[in-house]
Amino acid sequence: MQITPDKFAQAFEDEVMRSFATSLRSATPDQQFVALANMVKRYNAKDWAATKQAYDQPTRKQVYYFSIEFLPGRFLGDYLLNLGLLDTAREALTQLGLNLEDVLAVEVDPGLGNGGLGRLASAFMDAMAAVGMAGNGNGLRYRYGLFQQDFVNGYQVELPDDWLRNGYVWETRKENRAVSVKFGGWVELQPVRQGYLQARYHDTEDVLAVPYDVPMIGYRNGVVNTLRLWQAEVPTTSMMTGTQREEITDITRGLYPDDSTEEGRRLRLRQEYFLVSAGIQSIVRNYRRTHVDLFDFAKHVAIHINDTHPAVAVAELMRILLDDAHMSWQQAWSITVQTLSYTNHTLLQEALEKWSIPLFASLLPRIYQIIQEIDRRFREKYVPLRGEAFVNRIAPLGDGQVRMAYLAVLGSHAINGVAKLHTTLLESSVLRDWYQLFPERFSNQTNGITPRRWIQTADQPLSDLLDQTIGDAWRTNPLALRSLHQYQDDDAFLTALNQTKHANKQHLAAMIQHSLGLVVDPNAIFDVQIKRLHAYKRQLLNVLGLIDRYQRLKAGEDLGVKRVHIFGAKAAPGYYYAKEIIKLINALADQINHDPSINQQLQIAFLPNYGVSMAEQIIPAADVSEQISLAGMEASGTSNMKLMAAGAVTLATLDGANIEIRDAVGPDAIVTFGLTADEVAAHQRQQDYDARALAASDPVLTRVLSALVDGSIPGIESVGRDIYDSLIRYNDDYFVLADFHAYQAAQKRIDLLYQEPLNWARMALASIAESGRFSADFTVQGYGNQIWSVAPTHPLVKD
Ligand code: 26Q
Repeated sequence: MQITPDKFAQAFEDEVMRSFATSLRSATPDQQFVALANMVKRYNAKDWAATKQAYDQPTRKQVYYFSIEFLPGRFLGDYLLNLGLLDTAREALTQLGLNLEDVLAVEVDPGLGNGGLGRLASAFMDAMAAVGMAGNGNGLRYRYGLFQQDFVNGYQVELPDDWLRNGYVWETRKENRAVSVKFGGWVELQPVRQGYLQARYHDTEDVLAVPYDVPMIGYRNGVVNTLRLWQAEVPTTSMMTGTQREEITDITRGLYPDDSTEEGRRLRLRQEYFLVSAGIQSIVRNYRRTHVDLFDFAKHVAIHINDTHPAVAVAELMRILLDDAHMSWQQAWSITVQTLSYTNHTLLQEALEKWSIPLFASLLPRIYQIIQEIDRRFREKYVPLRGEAFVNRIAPLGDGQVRMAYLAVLGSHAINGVAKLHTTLLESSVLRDWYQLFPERFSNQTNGITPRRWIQTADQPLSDLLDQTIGDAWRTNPLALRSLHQYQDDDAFLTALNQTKHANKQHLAAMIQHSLGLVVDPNAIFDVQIKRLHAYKRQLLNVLGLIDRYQRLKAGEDLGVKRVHIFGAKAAPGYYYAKEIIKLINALADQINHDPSINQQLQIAFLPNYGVSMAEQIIPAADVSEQISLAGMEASGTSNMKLMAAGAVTLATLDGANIEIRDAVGPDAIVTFGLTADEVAAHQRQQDYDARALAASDPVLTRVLSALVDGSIPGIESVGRDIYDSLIRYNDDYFVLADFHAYQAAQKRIDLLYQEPLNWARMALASIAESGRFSADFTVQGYGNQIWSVAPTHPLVKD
């Protein structure tokens, strides 16, 4: 878009008048936001229409990314950036006496996901538009997103996320594209000709699926893809009464938090099938507009399953090919496998989705029949080759359950993990049998992030410094950040880099003061751990380190540096232990922050309601990135990549993508510590870890752990006891005590390194310079190459 700031300012004033019949001077911030959004929509409309038209070309292969979660963050800033209007808009608003950042902050942040998996789905949407892939998102339009978090007396409380309260400016309801999704009832198989049965469905409950489309604007390339979110509604012709109507609208009422126990799971399965059936029906309907039959479907359509949540796609596509398109089983199966692909995001055997057969069969009778037939044919083929025991272990049906991960693997031509270590462990543990069977289907696609949001939009000071130093090529190809290496001994640059970090820290300090009433010193180390609260992510290791540090400071030790430890984390509402950790962090924060003998050297800021928008404020201000999960537990992690790109020094265990970050920056620009995944596995195998003995023989650990139970931290009576017990009585499942000294030694190294500002800046430089390889643009190109067989129209070249 070419438009001068003057013209933009004029157009903005006009738009406010047209939309709200008010002058800019008397418009509310909300109205200012909507007016800007309307301008963006107008500027974008032609490109969106043209992209859709281009995708109607019958040979243009489409990718459909199915995900039960999307976490897009606010759009306006990134849309402006991608249209090439961000600087223009900023200047125009300044001319008008307004601050663009204030207007951007008005936008709601849709919390349609829990964490990494949902954010990854949105990063991929952004990246597919950037590289020019026909990438279409399919998700759910939850009426309520992930709960809003508040702290009351240090405990997490959850408030409903009524994100649609004021309407959502970016969506377009497409009622004419609605489809009908059928649940329940019973199936009649009618013989229509020799050896062929036609399925007829009776007494089904029909749900109307209405799509809402949101544009995904490519980075300065004219491409506009679509994120389609489905809403469940009562069919207009229905005579249903109150509770029946509610059962339907409940399907898209709310997002499931990630630990949900058995209760309420039936609704979860309804959500999963609703997403899949609506999405695939709509794909097929659209396909038929430009193709006479479905025989070449897999050549022109790739459907991706983001974790097992949409895995029922295997049976749904079969259902449509068999029952609607009347294909033979072999034809239908071959097309299904060629079309589908599946990403696994977890190594926890117990986290793989399974459904009880009675529940599944009553809710989805036809789908269950098809899975039975998939299972039968699988057994028929592989029992003779591999034996009964092997096949029983991995068949889609077993132990009275439908095993979604195994169904996904069997029904996909490609299966991938999300970091090198994760993929290796998948192949050798959770999916070992499948890897034996289909080694050629497996690949690694290391996760990525979008540097546009995390650097260009969120980190203005760094972006400006990069432009001045190496030019702006990095904005399109982040591998160009590598040219920063030539400044590693340039004291002027290193000093400037430290200054940008300092400016960002001042900004965050203001936010912390506003949110918590806590005054923090931007000269302190800002140590950041931001991610969902989970035992395996080991926020507790950070906390035990803080208790030790506090006790040393109290004893008069000089630790040489000031530190502020910043936390952001939501715990799933039913995850009791995680909520206890939250209380512990808040209680410790209370004590330390109010201790005048200490709080000049150590402070804790636990910011409530962490999410994408808050991450945009925290990440640019981070000095240290805490990536301290137990090795072998974190599939990849992605906040590690964002913090690296912002020049934070990574403090890490050798887990997930941390290993690839170390390989990228080199061992001198990262601080690693702790047990390796192999060592952890060996302890688990040999059952030789004794946390109680370890603690008893160690005076430091003994002192630190006593603080949990001796009343020295006020307000944690039962919480402190429970956490103590988890470590000592229940033998510390996540090896927190085993890694404690290594962690503290690593933090000590950081203290020393930070006291050499130019050396520190050199590590930050290495992080930024090597962060380009973790751009999601490369990740989706990897999927395009190795999984989807789609080429980008605006490819990004590696070297
Ligand atoms: C399951 C059953 C019932 C209800 C909810 C769920 C559920 C919901 C969300 C299970 C898992 C999730 C989310 C998982 C997730 O975010 N995994 C993360 O994915 C990232 C992207 O690949 C990785 O970087 C992280 O390592 C991984 O933890």
